[in-house]
Order: sequence, then C-alpha cells, then structure tokens
Amino acid sequence: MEQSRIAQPIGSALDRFIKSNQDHFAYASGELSQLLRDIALASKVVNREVNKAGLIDIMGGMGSVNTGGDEQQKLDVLANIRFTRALQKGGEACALISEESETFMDLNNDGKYVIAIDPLDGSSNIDVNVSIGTIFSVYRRKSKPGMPIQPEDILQKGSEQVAAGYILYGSSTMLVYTTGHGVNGFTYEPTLGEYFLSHPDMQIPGDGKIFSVNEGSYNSFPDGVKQYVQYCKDKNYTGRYIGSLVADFHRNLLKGGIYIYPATAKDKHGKLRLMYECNALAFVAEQAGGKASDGKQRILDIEPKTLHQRTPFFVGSKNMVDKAESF
Ligand code: P6P
Repeated sequence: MEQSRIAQPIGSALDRFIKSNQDHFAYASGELSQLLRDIALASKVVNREVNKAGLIDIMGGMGSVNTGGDEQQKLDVLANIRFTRALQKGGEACALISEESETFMDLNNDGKYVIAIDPLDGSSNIDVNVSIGTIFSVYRRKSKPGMPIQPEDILQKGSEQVAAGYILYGSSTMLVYTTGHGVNGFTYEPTLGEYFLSHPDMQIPGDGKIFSVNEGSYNSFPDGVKQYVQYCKDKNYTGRYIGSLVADFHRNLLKGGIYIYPATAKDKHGKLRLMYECNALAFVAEQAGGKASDGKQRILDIEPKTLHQRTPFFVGSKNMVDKAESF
C-alpha cells in the first residue's frame, strides 16, 4: 500500500509540520507529536553545547567509560542528561534505553512510549570538530500504562518502531525523522531556535557510487566484504568514510551510497548497536526507499536479545546493499 506521502511547503516550522501530520499517525497522535517536540527541544540544547565545545572546558574525556567500553566524552554525558531530562519532563516516555547507561531507565510510568537513543554518536570526533549525531527510535510500550515496565516493552524488533530519526550536528544542524510515512529533513535556524522543513519527502537514490567502510580493518573483514570492497574499487566508486555514522549515513541518503560496518577481528558481531543505532537508521533508510541488513537478514527483523547487542550493518542504496549481500 503506497503510504500517503506528507506534502508540506518547504520552510514549514517543525512544530507546525508535526501538528499538521499527526493524524497520519494511527493512534495517540498528540502524544507522539509531544514526544518528537521533546526530542527536538533536547537537540537544540545539545546543539548549543556542541557548537561551543571548543570554548568551554567540556572537551576531552571524563575518564569514565560507557557500556561499550568507549571512553565517555563530557558532551556524551551532557547529551544523555539533556535527552533524559527532556523526555522525563515531556511525560510521554515510560522508559529510555541509552548507549550511556547499562540498564534502561524508568521515566514516566503512565507514558506509552519507549525510546532508544544514542545521545551523541561519534563522540570521539568531538575534539577534532568533526560532525556528530544523535540517533533515536520510538516504540509503543506493550504493557499497560501505569504497570511496571516489562522486558517485552524494552526488547522490541526494529519493525515495531513507530518513529525514528537522527540529528546531525554538522556544518548546519539537521533533524531527519520518519513516522512510517516517508522521511523529512529539517534544518535548524539557531537565531530563531526553530527547525524548518528543508528536505521534504527524502528518497535515497536506488544506486550510488560512494562506499563508506573503515578499510583499516580490511584484513579481518569476512571474505564477501573484501570482495565487495574490491568490486567498488574496480568500478571506481568513491571511498568516503568520516568515522561518524550519522554523517556518513546522511551523505549517502542524499547522494546514494552504502555504509558498511562488518564483523571484524576486534568486533566479532560488528561494532554498531542494534537498539539505538542500526534500527533507527534502518527504518529511515527503508522509508526513503533504501535497504538495511546485517549482510543476510533485514535489520528490522532481528529479534533483540540484549539491550546493547551489536550487529554487522549494511545500509544505503537498495541496489548497493543487494550487491553487497550477493557477495
Ligand atoms: P571505526 C563512532 O564511534 C561510531 O560508532 C560510528 O559513528 C562510526 O561510523 C564508527 O563508530 C567508526 O568506527 O572502528 O571505523 O573507528
């Protein structure tokens, strides 16, 4: 069934866009709108801190590490606090899964939504002023509001997402999200403190000539990945790897391309996390006409077993992911 694409004039403010499209949302539309506003609000605060990271003594690590063993940068922790606080205050989320915390957080017991978030992905790039991003997924809780959170609320397949997206803190700051009716991109105007629709109904090109992979790990790639990388070189494709997933994903979404983080010697199941990195970007990619798999199966069909589980990740132009899978 062709989903009704959302038609809105370029320049519409995010708030108006959310409100005028909330009836697209099958149920509880007002609550999802509030949730998206809460996420957008937190992103504005994080954006302000990211943009002046060089000025305030929040650069560099805090000496602590997160669940993945990555050294926590101060902005990671700040971003996690900002998104947690905005979601707590907003009242719509009952639980939060975050890269920055071992277990899920209880937020508002009668909230109907579960959020999975990577508050600041690519944070090792903060100190070198490379674009970084926030990645988020929204699920409806399975258990009754007011009851304690159940495991089935937390470990849901990506295909259960009701919304997902990312914020890219780049040369301009953009919010890109989907509620299952296509993908729309908003650019932040800091002097007005508002996001405006700049990329309506985003569609990723079916094919592309850009491949994004860290070839430093080439020797430990599975053979099929080695063969596909060689295929890209034989076709004279362009190699573009920023080392910041959201930035690489966004460029490929606009221009066509494939991002691959395969299993390596260091990360036997890939480095990226299913619940708060891959599921969200897989939902956006599919809604934009692209594809996302672990090399064999659709990312959105993977049954999560643990909060922080990793998965190999192939995402981008459909024909390129198909080709990579064929190897
Ligand atoms: P590597 C950043 O740490 C991140 O999670 C993604 O943003 C990025 O694409 C990837 O890891 C980079 O990992 O092993 O290539 O440095």
